[in-house]
Amino acid sequence: MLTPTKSNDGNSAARQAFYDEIATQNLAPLWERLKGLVTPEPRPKTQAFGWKYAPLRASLLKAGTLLTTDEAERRVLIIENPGLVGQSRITNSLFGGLQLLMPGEKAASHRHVAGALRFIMEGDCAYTAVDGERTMMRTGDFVTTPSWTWHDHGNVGEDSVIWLDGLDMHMVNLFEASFQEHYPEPEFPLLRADNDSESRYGGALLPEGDKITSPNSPLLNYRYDRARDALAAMAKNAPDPTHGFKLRYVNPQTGGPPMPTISAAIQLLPKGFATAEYRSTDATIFVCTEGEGRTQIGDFEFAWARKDIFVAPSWAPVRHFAGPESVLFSYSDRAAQEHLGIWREKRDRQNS
Ligand code: GTQ
Repeated sequence: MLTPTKSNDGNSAARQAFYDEIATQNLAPLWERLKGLVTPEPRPKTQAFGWKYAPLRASLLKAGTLLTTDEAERRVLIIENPGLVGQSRITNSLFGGLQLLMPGEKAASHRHVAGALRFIMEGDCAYTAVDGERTMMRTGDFVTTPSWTWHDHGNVGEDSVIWLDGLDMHMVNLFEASFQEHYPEPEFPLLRADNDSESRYGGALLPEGDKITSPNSPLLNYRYDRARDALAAMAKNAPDPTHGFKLRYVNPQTGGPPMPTISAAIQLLPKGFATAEYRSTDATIFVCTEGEGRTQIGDFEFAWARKDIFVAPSWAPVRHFAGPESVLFSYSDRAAQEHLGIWREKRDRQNS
């Protein structure tokens, strides 16, 4: 009978020879790899990090002097996580980039399986058109570009417009399911009045006979003013110890996330407020829209002010400390994780 040899008995050379031998059959020993594959807790490659807006903006405007949107197709500086250098990722699953559209520029129509969100950083004079509907985007608006929808952008004003792009292409690429194509014309034809979806879905109303035809929100533009007014009214109540006052953007048809892969939220932190420690498995990208403060993410601390961007990795303990009353927009892959049934969160025990 063959008896397996125990470790440290001098047989490691025989095992290595065996591994080399089975590698030629495209086989590998799970027992050498199991601990790294199935970890007791998340081991993110994503690092906690933050980007001040002013230097980001300066570099983006410099890119504007070096190439046109036509040359670039999309003039975007990728915001790259220092733990994922060269991979075009702001977190392991999500893309983040700052896009610049200069006065008079248009970004031609295309579509792709990857879904996108836009969060407008500055400039109120650009539109985005999605499957034949245009919306003018204003600072702080959260705009969806769902999977496989035709989209083009245009700047019709005098100021440069900058927005944050958040895309799920790394999830699409994990599944090796990416397609993309250009529309034969620069612009997809307009099929509806401007802001049509906002009139139908923007006010806690649904059109009679409405049918759910897509897993994506039918609402194209979630206005900052509307969210901000809601936060201001909520802030007359007592804050949640973990989140301050936090609202999630939802698909008005389902109450679920606006896109199947990406969740987004906005939160108000009262003056001087410190949030209780919070962890969740969705690495999260934050953008400060008002106020200033700092955030502790594990051992990392980032002092933020308006338009600064920062990232909290999966399962890192997060605490926000507001100076004046402050507002944070955030997006993450929570929607995808919830659909897969794997999302977890953990509040500080005193607040659970
Ligand atoms: O607007 O379609 O930042 O396809 C990166 C890839 C934006 C877009 C990005 C894209 C887009």
